[in-house]
Order: sequence, then structure tokens, then C-alpha cells
Amino acid sequence: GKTIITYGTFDLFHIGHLKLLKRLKEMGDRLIVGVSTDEFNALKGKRTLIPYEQRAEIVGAIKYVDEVIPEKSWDQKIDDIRRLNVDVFAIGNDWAGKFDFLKEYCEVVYLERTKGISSSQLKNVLTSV
Ligand code: C2G
Repeated sequence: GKTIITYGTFDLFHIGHLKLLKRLKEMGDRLIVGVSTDEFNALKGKRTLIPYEQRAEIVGAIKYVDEVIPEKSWDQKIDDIRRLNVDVFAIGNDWAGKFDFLKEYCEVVYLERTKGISSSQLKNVLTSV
């Protein structure tokens, strides 16, 4: 079967994340998600409200997701693709072009983001109430 992989923080899990994971699962038979650890998010310059263990447990509970692995560094994607026999790497088009180097190892797909929602937007609303 066809294996898809994606990576992300998935903080404050919301409909944009869910729609992406649904579309990714529809592209193949197995969906693996690399969830960014808290340490890696610090490297990305991203502050998260929800700790890694909880973000990973939530993503793992989504029916479209078959496996969750920790995303600890920028450099693990090629190893993950090889080890897990990945056919397609896919991610939202906010990353368009950034992962084209993976084309040597698998298909690379950038998908439309869901408009009008993001974890940072939710955070702003929460802090402003
Ligand atoms: N996403 C989306 N629509 C939104 C918000 C997010 O489709 N409204 C997608 C993003 O494009 C991404 C995934 O949901 O594919 C996870 O989003 P983030 O948690 O913001 O991921 P990010 O922090 O960008 O991490 O190595 C890759 C990075 O770890 C990606």
C-alpha cells in the first residue's frame, strides 16, 4: 500500500489540522505523522501551549492517522522516508518549495491550507478575551 508522511506541531488541534490529515489519508493507505517535540519547536522558534505528549496523543487518536513519530530535527525526514518506506511526503503550502530536496526519495506534495484558522490565531483570541 501507499504510505504518506507529514510533519507538524499540531498545537491546539483544530479543523485545519483535521482536514489536512483527512486529505492525506485519502491519498494513500497508511498515514504517518511526525509531531514536533517541544525541543524542536523551540528550534523552530515556535512557542506551544500544549506539551508534546498531549499533542502526540491527540494526533494519534485521529482515525486518519496510523502512526505517530516524534519530529526532533530538520534532518530526520530522509531517514524516516527510507526506514518507513514512505511513498509521499505532503504538507501545507505554507511550506511550498521548502521540501523539494525530498523529491529524490519520494513524491512531494504541497496542499492548500484551510482558510481562516491557525493555532496562533486561536492563541490571540484566547489571550484577548
Ligand atoms: N494547516 C492547514 N491549515 C491550517 C493550519 C495548518 O492545512 N489552517 C496544516 C499546515 O500546513 C501543516 C499542518 O497543518 O501541514 C500542521 O501545521 P503546524 O502545526 O503549524 O505545522 P508547522 O509548525 O508548520 O510544522 O518539518 C515541518 C514542520 O514541523 C511543520
